[in-house]
Amino acid sequence: MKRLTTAFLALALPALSAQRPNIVFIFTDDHALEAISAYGERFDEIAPTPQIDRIAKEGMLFERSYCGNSICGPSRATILTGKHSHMNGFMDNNFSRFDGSQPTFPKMLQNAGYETAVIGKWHLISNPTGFDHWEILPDQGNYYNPHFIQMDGSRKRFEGYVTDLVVDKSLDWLKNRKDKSKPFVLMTQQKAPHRNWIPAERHMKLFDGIEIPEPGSLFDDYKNRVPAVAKQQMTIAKDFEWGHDMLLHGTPADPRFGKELGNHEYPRMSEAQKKTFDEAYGEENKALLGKLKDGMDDEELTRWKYQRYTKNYPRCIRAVDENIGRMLDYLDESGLAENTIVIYSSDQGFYLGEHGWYDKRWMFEQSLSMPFIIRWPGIVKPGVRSKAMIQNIDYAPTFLDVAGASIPEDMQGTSLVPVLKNEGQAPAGWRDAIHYQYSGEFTHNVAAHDGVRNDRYKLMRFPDTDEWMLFDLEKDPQEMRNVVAEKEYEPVLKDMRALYDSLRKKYQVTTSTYPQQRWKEGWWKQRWDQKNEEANSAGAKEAQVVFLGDSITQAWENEGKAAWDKHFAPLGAVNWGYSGDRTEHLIWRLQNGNIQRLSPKAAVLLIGTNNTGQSKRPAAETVAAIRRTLDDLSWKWPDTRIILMSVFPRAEKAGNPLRKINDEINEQLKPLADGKRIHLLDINAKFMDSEGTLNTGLLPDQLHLSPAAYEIWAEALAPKLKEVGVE
Ligand code: SGN
Ligand code: CA
Repeated sequence: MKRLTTAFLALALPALSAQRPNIVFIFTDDHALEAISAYGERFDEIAPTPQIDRIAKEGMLFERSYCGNSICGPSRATILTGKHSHMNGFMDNNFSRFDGSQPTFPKMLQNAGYETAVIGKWHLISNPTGFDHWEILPDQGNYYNPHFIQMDGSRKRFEGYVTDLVVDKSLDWLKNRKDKSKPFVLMTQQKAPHRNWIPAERHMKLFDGIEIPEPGSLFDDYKNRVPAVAKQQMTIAKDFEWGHDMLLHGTPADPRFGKELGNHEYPRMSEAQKKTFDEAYGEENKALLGKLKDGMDDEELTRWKYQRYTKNYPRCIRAVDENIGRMLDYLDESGLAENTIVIYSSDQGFYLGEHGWYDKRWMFEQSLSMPFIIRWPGIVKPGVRSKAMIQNIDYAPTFLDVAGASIPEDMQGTSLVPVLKNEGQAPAGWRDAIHYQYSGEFTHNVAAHDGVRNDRYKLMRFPDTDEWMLFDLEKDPQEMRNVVAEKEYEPVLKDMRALYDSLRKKYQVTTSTYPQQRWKEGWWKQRWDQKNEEANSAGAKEAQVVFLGDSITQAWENEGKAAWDKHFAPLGAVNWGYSGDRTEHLIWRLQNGNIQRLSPKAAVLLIGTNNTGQSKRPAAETVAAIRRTLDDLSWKWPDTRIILMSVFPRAEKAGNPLRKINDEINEQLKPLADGKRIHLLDINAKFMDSEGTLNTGLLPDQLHLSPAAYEIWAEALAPKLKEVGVE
């Protein structure tokens, strides 16, 4: 039977692969729905996007498409992994570094016989993995004469405008593919229309003399919402920079300018490009300076800024749109179009003056929404607008599904194929709500928040202040009024709170699994920096054992020092214990510390007692977080053996409630050990008598170990370490 199946597959596969569709994923940065004519209204007549609309006319547009974390890197990491930020580890643009050793859809498509390429903005810090070909912009990339990082790590500068170059390179790749018998996935990823919105020379004067309509909330007073809404730093009125955003280049100073007349694109331009730029903006700038001298009031100035911004933004989009036209034309001419899925999407939405803002991050509609338009000849009926609620966790499973590859169970999204095949109708049981979580970066000072949105309501929570906001999107589509405390919304609030809990459960978000750093505590940050430095040093590779944990691990440096020096120092062992850490802190450290620079033979993991002691969290939650840590370690240190320590007993007597939680944790840890990669070590009996009463000679404060106890632990570890190959 088995042989038969293999023979059948061998026959069937070539035919199957010939039919499998190619995927061209056209992706931009910060493209608001409002500025796509297939979606929005304000720019429809002034600045339409005919080529994006062409994909919509020939395919399906999703009206309810959302991200899970409205910021660049996180959205991209989610797309690659099919998992929310807290699961793929890329939480924010401030600290995160994408762990490219984890499973991603490009890797899986490669395994399924696809050729894979990514060209353009990447912004995940580490280099791409899972791509046969890549050529990426460093970090945010530049608009003018940009550098691209090559696969050999070198940086090359190219003359021209970034949006054109990304598509030049994409077309080159398509034309010169090595193995044209293979299906392919091409991710062509634009920088535009990301800040600071510098148009191509040919578009600099588009929309001159036209007034872009203002949104109703341009002068939002931020009342009736939590104070965090007013505290952000992303308003057109106050946070726009004179040189960087307003392009007041080389103009005489005004007291209001401060020191900020810089624009990092200008110095990159050729003389000819500079000339076009100066000609395009010079007159308007001069007029503004005149007005400022005459005493322009703040409101008028904000309106001026708004106009400059909302013209440069669609100017940048014009180049995107033209280049999409080039891509679609090439697909037509080459005959590829017929068997190629084309998708248009952007990493998140954006504010075009709504609430007085530019930028994103918030769970409010404009930045929560992502464009998602897909053309799939023969499968997707043209011109359909789907109301199915989708999220960026769905892209990876969709790509795997169309390629006939299996979808790993731990991917959190759902394949859209059933919706695509069913004229946009969601099948029974489809999601009716989405989960969101923004970690709170420094940039633009938007407070951390998470929440849920269903068809009508949105609930947001601000963990730092323990505040909530509830919006009735039907009555208040602009989200101007938080109704969380209003009597008539009590039943709605109750339902939304239940929804919030259930989605957190579904996506495995608990306080214990949601990565957290403790930088506010100076010593923690210092230890972190120091440990990172050590990990990056030349000798780091020598470390055979790494200890991961909290204060009990950290204290190998104090109470445990004698035992450490005797047993572990000769192994070049590393102590990554941080006093007071709970599972969420260890998870953050593992995701953000570049731990791949070490490759120990073994790691000793002891974590969890602070989850119990500090907030009495249920054992199952702590164990789920430990399981999560073990998964993480399996990508980062695939060959490292883990010695998983049972959590040490706490409190004097066996009946103590905290002791009991730790006992439960230990019970639930047992099945995680497979005796191969993960070895469980339980030495708790050595610290207690037969009744379970603690030996306070060994655990003086009923939690931490004495020097003698460290010696006991070290002696118990020695044979285990030997067993896994550490000598
Ligand atoms: C830069 C921008 C910010 C923007 C972030 C994140 N400043 O820091 O305005 O919020 O990128 O954008 S700028 O000085 O470079 O213009 S993201 O799309 O990459 O997440
Ligand atoms: Ca972005």
